[in-house]
Amino acid sequence: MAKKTYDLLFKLLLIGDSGVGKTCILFRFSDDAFNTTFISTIGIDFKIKTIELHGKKIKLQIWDTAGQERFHTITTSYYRGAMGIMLVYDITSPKTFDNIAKWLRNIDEHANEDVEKMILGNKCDMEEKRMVSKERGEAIAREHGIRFFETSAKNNINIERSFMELAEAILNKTPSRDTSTNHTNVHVSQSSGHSSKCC
Ligand SMILES: Nc1nc2c(ncn2[C@@H]2O[C@H](COP(=O)(O)OP(=O)(O)OP(=O)(O)O)[C@@H](O)[C@H]2O)c(=O)[nH]1
Ligand SMILES: [Mg+2]
Repeated sequence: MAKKTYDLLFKLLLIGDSGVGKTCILFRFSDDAFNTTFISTIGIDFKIKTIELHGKKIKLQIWDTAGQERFHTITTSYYRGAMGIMLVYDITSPKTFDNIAKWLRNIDEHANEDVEKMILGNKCDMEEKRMVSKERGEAIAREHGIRFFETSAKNNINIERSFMELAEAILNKTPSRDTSTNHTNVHVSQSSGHSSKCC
């Protein structure tokens, strides 16, 4: 059997209205690329990226959900296994920002209580079309005690940084073991979207 090439496995989830740029954010992070064609996600998809944080190899399994309401049942079934959730809105669309409250309620209903959350105001490259101020994004994040970034998948602004910070927040509350041994390895089945909480 192949030797495990990572120390920890973190499961992350991207949620938010259709068209806010969840798939593009993930594509920028995983492949450093961007596509202007909008191909709405059907159901759920995922990508893997391994990062290094504080000397630990962390495999990120990132689930990209469809924002369309008709996929709600399938997408919410993935909340439970997530250790970190990114809530995305589009700074040019007030409706997607208003819906952040709805997405937060979905998390309360379906995710683990200790899930790490982060709010992203995406498409910050479109300053001329901005309809949601950065201050409003910061305010809702502060209100809920959540981290916040404005991002651009197109211009690669704050994409890597937001994933790294979310991973770091999860790592910080992962009970540490003696890193000189190999016991930090985690075994989580990847055939389902549900994680047995690691370590
Ligand atoms: N200008 C700009 N456009 C973006 C950015 N991110 C995404 N887009 C565009 O927004 C559209 C929607 O992006 P997607 O990533 O497919 O949106 P989504 O949130 O995954 O949508 P669903 O899969 O339907 O939930 C596409 O046309 C992208 O090119 C960005 O940072 N800046
Ligand atoms: Mg998508």
